[in-house]
Amino acid sequence: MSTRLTPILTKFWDHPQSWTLATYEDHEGYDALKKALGMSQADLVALTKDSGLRGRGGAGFPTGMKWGFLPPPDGGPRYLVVNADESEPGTCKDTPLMMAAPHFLIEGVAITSYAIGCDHAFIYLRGELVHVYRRLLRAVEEAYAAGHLGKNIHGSGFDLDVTVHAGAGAYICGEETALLDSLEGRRGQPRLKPPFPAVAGLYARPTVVNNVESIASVPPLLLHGSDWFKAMGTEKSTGFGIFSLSGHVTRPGQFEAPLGITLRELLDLAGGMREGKRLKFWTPGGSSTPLFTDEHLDVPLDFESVGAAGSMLGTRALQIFDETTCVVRAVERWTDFYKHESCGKCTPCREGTWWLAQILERLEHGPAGAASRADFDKLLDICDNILGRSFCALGDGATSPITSSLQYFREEYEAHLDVDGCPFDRDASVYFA
Ligand code: L3W
Ligand code: SF4
Repeated sequence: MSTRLTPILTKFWDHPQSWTLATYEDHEGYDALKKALGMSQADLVALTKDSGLRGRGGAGFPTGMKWGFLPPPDGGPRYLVVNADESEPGTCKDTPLMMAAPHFLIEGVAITSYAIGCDHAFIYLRGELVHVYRRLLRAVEEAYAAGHLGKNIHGSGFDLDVTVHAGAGAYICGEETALLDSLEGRRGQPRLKPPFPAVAGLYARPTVVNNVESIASVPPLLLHGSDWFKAMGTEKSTGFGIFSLSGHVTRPGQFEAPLGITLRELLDLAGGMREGKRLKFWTPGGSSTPLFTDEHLDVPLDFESVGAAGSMLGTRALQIFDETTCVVRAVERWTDFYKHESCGKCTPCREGTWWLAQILERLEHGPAGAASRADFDKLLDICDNILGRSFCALGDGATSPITSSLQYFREEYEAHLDVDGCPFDRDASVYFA
């Protein structure tokens, strides 16, 4: 078995009371906050920049640089907003982290708020996660009672309030500006950028929006230093991350490992493909990232290498599909998701995802003669009209599974025409040797 795991945020998830303050404090909990309160804000930002920590929510934007974008203090409020709206298909890292060890996040919120000069932070949680909401509320209460939050934290003169807010359950509210609109009480729809939230965010004030895992990584980074952090990962994708493996693997779950680990190594840790079947296709970072196939087993899972191989590291949501899966059906399911979650603000995405879903449905389910070869060009043409022409990344993401599956599995699409429906509903071995 590979020894490449780096249990840091996951190190005591198997403790029977892992989520309590007592357990966290037994594992160096809140030591980093005490250290931070003795440092200058500029040194904290510089350390985060030096570590190379990049956003763990999908885009990989440098975290320290984002903090550094805030304009100089003007006497008015500035905010930290944690994006806990984890909804990208296949992504399951922030939710188990908040359930198993919520104090990593709360300590990270306190340190980051101090570093950026914020006295009111918000955690915006995906609406459906009522159990996580309760757990976070309890953990925040514990942190207030122990003096880690509230007035004059550990005698430093630094005050911080933390509000946990549950949204109403919409994928688009994971887009940072839609999230801010939702937090302000409006319908969640993306705003025009620039201005970026760092300049005009929540209530039009300077705001840092960071993903849960990015903020939770701050306490260990501060405790152990940027050299320790940079010793993991690759030169440009430093540190560790939680990789979530789902689908046709023997032991699905979360695997915390250095960036740059490969799927081959992760599959080894997950017990291999289910029932010894063959890997067919997979997503490196959720369904918004172009599909990979068994040719990509040894691509290092870091931002640069995955990009060079034609996809994106995204949220490290590795959805694994074996040879028994119809790729057209999988793509149809994802496209239906994007159609449903499109916020409707811009035409290419609102109309385009609807048309894509219609075409994929007739390819996969008939009726007989409804689909034709012209549909393949139509799919690509509609994707071309969405990609780069939509208001936010949701539209671009919707095209990824379609264009990449047509690139790698065109003959499987064509087989659907040969039998007027899905070959996998019959004996697929007749069609695919
Ligand atoms: C100030 C500038 N700030 C950029 C900030 C910006 C944001 C961050 C990254 O999309 C991706 C998307 C999904 N001054 C700035 C600046 N910033 N330039 O940097 O910005 P950006 O636009 O590169 O990305 P994004 O809009 O944050 C995220 C992909 O991740 N994804 C993840 C999806 C995850 C969910 C979920 O689970 N809720 O939806 C998967 O692939 O497709 O491409 O903070 O403000 N000059
Ligand atoms: Fe809304 Fe889709 Fe346009 Fe984004 S791309 S603004 S989700 S309609």
